[in-house]
Amino acid sequence: MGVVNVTPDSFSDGGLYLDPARAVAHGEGLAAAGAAILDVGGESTRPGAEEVSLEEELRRVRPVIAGLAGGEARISVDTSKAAVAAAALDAGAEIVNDVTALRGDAEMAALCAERGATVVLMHMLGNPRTMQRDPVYGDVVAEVKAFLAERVEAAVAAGIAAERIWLDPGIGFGKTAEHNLELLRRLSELGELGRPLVVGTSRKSFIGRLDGSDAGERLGGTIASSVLAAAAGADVLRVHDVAELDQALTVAGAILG
Ligand code: PMM
Repeated sequence: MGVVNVTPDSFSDGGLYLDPARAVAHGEGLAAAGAAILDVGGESTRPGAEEVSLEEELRRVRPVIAGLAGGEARISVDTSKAAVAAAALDAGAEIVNDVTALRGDAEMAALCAERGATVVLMHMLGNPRTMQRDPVYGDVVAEVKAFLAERVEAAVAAGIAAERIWLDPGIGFGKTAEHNLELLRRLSELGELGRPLVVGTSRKSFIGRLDGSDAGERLGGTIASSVLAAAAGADVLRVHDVAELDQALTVAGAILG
């Protein structure tokens, strides 16, 4: 899953693809580099980020999804607003990537059920404005797993087919670096939920916590964590650097057989 952020303030690529034509060209490049899915987002979820209005989010993502739809890659929309998801599905998206796991907008679950969308349910402690203020868990893996199990139940109760639900531990969303490492170390426990797993480590700050690198200098850490996540059962890797990860996965897969 290649990241297409149409935002001024995302932590590693904010402002690069605000122009729709540039965002579409970027997405096409990621698809050509091997992305099977393009995740288009118009609201940054970085720690402390401000909320974006519905009108602005629609203005950012709709033309980009329309421009990318019908290409090689499937389109997902990274949003927690039902109206944005609806417009994205109308424009050709098939997957709704909701970092609030259907808790952010009361209309979202029904919309996804009605439209037959595939849904990514992600774990987050708190919200983007508060999530990095001293997150505390007893057993982070057990708590994330219980949360995801509960959100699957809620989604199914709302009419979303279980086979259309993907799960994501939410690396960096209300977690310390050690919490993120523990989740990656024990990822196979989340696989016991029986749904495809999405993992997004790309350029995230836990990598910088280990070696002092800035967001633009975290390709090695992104590849190491993504390849190990794949080996532990992750089905979808959400990354900015698709070509490099694709090569890493090809080599790792050839060695592992
Ligand atoms: N991370 C970000 C945004 N959306 N969605 C899912 N499902 N999983 C993630 O880990 C995730 C996400 C933040 O990264 P960005 O600002 O580089 O897009």
